[in-house]
Amino acid sequence: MAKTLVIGGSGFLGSHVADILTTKGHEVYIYDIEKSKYLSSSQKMIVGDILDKKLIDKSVSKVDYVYHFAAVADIKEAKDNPIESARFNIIGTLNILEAIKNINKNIKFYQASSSEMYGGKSEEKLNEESKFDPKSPYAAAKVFSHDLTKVYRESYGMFCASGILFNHESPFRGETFVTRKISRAVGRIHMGLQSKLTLGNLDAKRDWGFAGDYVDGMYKILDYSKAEDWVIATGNAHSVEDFAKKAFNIVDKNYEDHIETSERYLRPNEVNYLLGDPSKANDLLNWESSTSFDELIKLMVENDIEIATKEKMLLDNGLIKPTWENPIID
Ligand code: F7E
Repeated sequence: MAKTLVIGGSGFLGSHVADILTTKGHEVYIYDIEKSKYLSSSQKMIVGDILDKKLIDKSVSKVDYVYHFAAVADIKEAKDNPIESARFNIIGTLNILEAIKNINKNIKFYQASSSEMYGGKSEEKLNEESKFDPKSPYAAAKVFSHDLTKVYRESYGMFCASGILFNHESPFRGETFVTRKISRAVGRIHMGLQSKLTLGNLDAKRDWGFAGDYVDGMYKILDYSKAEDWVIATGNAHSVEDFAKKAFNIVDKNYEDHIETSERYLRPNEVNYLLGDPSKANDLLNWESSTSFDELIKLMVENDIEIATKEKMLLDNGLIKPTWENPIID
């Protein structure tokens, strides 16, 4: 039975990957600073810091595959705490690669690279050869880890592959990310729990796909005969405004009646446009994103209507207090 270590496996993407690997019959070890909320009975949990070299060595020595997701993934949080974030987003990767090099060079390593590395200045379709131009400490750290993955691959003949994931969303997405922030608000507005939603730059465009589809791509990346870099994307870009408009349409509301903008959510060095070209993964991995933009929005909004329905019931019975930043009575 293949043994796999998912570092950062309690987080959004890591827990999705741990799940699919478990269903594919892998023995899964989740390594994270906190216990996974989604831990299944067959998965093993290792609670530890990514900089705990001894524990990383011990954990790596048990497995055949390592997926590395440990990172401060919220771009604002990484900007506000750049040094703390660098511990995870830079040194963490080095720690894992060193462990693999010293313990067992046959272990296959997956690096979670990000479309943020491109910087998004132009409207070109971005592929594995496109130039990086990071715009935030998060993106700069991702470039470092991406390059390091290549360095270990080329210097030591190790199987070190990177998946350059464009924005990947699902009902499990954290509520500070724009898609989930919108779908949560739509659910709550639909249930009469709030009336307004405050966003930042409505013109920013992203290539948004369903995280469930991307997990399959990541699996295929380590299953491929060679370690390489791979763009995982849908090949379509939409604006934040498009997302909001469609999300509000699902509950028969006009987004313009509910959305306000505030400088508070604007980014100093905004990444305006990111569009991926997944041709290489389509052709060689036989992977493609199968959930459309409309289907993605629908599944997120439906999930959040369900959550808001429960919240309303609890609120009506005085069992919870309003906690959302946009209060129930605006
Ligand atoms: O922002 C704009 C914001 O925070 C998307 C992470 O997983 O994907 C994610 O990074 C866009 C930006 O994701 C609000 O300015 C407008 O242009 O949902 P986001 P992200 O920054 O693209 C990449 C691939 C990663 O690797 C990251 O780890 O939406 N935007 N108004 C807003 N964004 C937020 N968060 N909140 C707003 O109110």
